Amino acid sequence: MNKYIGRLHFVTFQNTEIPIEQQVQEYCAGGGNWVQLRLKNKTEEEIISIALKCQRICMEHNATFIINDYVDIAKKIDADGVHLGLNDCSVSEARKQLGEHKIIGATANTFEHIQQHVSEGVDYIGLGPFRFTQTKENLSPVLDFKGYMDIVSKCYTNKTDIPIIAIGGITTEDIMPLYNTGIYGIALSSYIAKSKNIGLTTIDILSEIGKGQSVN
Ligand code: TZP
Ligand code: MG
Repeated sequence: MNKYIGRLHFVTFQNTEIPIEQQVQEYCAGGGNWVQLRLKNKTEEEIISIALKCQRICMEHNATFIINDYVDIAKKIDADGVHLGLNDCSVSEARKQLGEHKIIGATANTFEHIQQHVSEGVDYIGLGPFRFTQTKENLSPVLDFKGYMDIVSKCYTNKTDIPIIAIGGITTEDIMPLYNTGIYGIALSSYIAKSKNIGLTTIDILSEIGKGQSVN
């Protein structure tokens, strides 16, 4: 099944005054079309309430709406899919619950993680962290450009054909060099959410990604 995977994933950010719904609204207004709702330390009720608001905004903008961590909530509100971290349930388990049509993304830090996820039918990989970031606790080892070059080239050599989304401390200047490693897209959280103007920042990043795609 051919599912559309976005090139710029916005991962919602909690450590800011700007409400999550507003972040999503401004990102979508700037042309962004892929939102991953990432909420830590909230009750199921709170997550569902925020998720429904973000889902409506995404629908209005034709943006894909993915829930981080919670397969059951993704299923309950009929989100477009789920993103699984290294400590969440397996891709196979999520696939059983969500079915073939939903999008399942999963985090990887090594080529072996990617192979495992691909064998279970993942739709895209979030590969990182690219750099140290305060956005996530318990970070896996930082990959830097060298890590991306090694892992992406192993994917090519082994004919492991899966969209790879780079994540972790990424800023606009990183986009072209990251594309040169062969990645498919990027995921950003704090750089977008903490920028002065989320909409304009999104426009800038999308333009940079347009240049990056021409090399990949
Ligand atoms: N997984 C690896 S790094 C990261 C996640 C969720 C955080 C990305 O956020 P930022 O602010 O773009 O570094
Ligand atoms: Mg997780």
